[in-house]
Amino acid sequence: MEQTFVMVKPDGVRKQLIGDIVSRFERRGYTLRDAKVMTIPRDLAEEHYGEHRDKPFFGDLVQFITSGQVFAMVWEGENVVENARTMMGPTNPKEAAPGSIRGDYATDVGENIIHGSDSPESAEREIALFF
Ligand code: DAT
Ligand code: MG
Repeated sequence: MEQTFVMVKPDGVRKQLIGDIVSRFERRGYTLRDAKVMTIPRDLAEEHYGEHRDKPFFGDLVQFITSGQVFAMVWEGENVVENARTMMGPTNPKEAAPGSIRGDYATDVGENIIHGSDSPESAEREIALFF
């Protein structure tokens, strides 16, 4: 069965959104296989976001994702990688529809509440990194 890596980012934890986000995935019928609260060390943040290493926002991204506790999860179910991305909404919350997680709670592309793997290959890589 397909699995994906989902993480409530420090802004989502600060806004007390862990329960809401877990509930959305449960109501959708997905199964939580693993989860933990953690503070991401700098080297893990740089590895996780390695594809963005050369982007101008990389420094701010690593600073932000290590700025507080996150809630890391493994969710399982049919087509969960793609459906989780749909539930999250687009990267830039300004483009995210109401009803999506980013559309409901985020305003800033740099602080957009939630991470979800963008492909089954990314999911496998990220689950191995975090769990
Ligand atoms: P996603 O998180 O939707 O997979 P991504 O992988 O392209 O998006 O980027 C990773 C994170 O980097 C994203 O959640 C927020 C940040 N980011 C992306 N594009 C950005 C930009 N143009 N300015 C600032 N931060 C950005
Ligand atoms: Mg991404």
